[in-house]
Amino acid sequence: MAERATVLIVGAGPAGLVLGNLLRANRVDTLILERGSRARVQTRARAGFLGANSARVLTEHGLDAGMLHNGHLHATCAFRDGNGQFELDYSRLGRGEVHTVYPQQHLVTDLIAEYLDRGGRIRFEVPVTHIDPQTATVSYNGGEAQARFVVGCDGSNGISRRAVPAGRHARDHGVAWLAVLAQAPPSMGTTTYAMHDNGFAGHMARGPHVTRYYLQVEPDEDPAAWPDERIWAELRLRMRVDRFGPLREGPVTERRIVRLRSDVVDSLQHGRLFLAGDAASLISPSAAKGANLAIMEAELLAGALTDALARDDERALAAYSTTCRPRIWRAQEFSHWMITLLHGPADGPDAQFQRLLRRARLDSLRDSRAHQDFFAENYVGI
Ligand code: RFL
Repeated sequence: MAERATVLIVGAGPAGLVLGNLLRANRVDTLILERGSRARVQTRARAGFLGANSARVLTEHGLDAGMLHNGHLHATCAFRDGNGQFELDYSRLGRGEVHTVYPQQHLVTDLIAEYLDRGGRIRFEVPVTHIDPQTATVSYNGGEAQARFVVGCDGSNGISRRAVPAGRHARDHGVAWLAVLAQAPPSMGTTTYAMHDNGFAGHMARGPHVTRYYLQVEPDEDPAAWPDERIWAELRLRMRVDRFGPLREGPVTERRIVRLRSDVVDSLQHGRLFLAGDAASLISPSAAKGANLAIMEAELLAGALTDALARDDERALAAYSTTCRPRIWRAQEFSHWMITLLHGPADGPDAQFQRLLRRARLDSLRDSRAHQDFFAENYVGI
């Protein structure tokens, strides 16, 4: 006997959990199937910067208690290179929007608790192995579940996107970051992007005692080749501590290679299967957009599914893919803009030319209010 639900959600990341919570608020019967254990998903450190729209969604739908209590507002970023440093206060630029820094694993923990409170059903350690988009049936561990609609929120390597035959647009940007989490307070009051001949280095707050750093490395680099001392030495060099002040160092608790890649599925619907979050579009973390897109799509889809189920009105559902696509591509475009601002070839015939172009773009960002407004609007919004 197949287990039944009105909406089946595959994956308990930000996309699946925001969707589940919003549907439960509208009294839709939902079942989330998650491959990992509850402990694993609640400790999976990834994003930290929530844009203004994500904070609005969480607030409007009563999901913001943890974020309000433990998150903090963040409105400045700095760019530094051999010529100096400048800082942008984006609360005074563009639409005046700011980020909320709240680590993704804390948000996921809050969302699971709230979803269960709202009477939602969730099953952990249940990897979905097959989805039939026509009958809205999913298979797992020899069992089956069936629903009116299935939503694939299982990330870019999940099974859902493989059940959608639409075209895909994929790009490997040829750049990789060593993503580091350090048990140490932030070294600066700003998010800092440092350009150096050795490659890019980034600094992003995650909380009073945890900081994320990025170091551009070769795509095939082994994280084990980066013991703590090597990471801090390279960060000191690329962040130019001799000029701008020391880093607040501490033990490195996570190091992993993140390849900067994009992979967008052309259609977010096939039959009764819908895609949201990284399952719909993978975006490089260069502009901190992935979790924000996931939350935006979850809100749109929750409204569209509720219209279809409660009012028999499928117009928003039919338009879901075309509504999301331009926003996904705007985010991809800005993320690509950031990648080309922060990285260039280390050598080769074009390296010096590209370095000078990046220098000119940085000068413009430092001096032009119009350029700063463009940056701020795209950096915090979608
Ligand atoms: P997730 O979070 O990957 O969740 C997918 C869930 O699906 C489960 N799953 C399955 N479950 C059942 N059956 C299967 N067959 C399954 N296959 C997979 C997985 O176990 C998992 O629990 O996807 P979602 O919900 O779409 O959320 C996307 C975000 O996680 C992602 O876009 C962001 O983390 C990207 N990102 C950032 N985004 C931001 O908006 N702001 C940031 O500051 C930011 N920083 C980052 C980031 C991503 C990073 N990495 C690691 C790529 C920093 C980093 C380093």
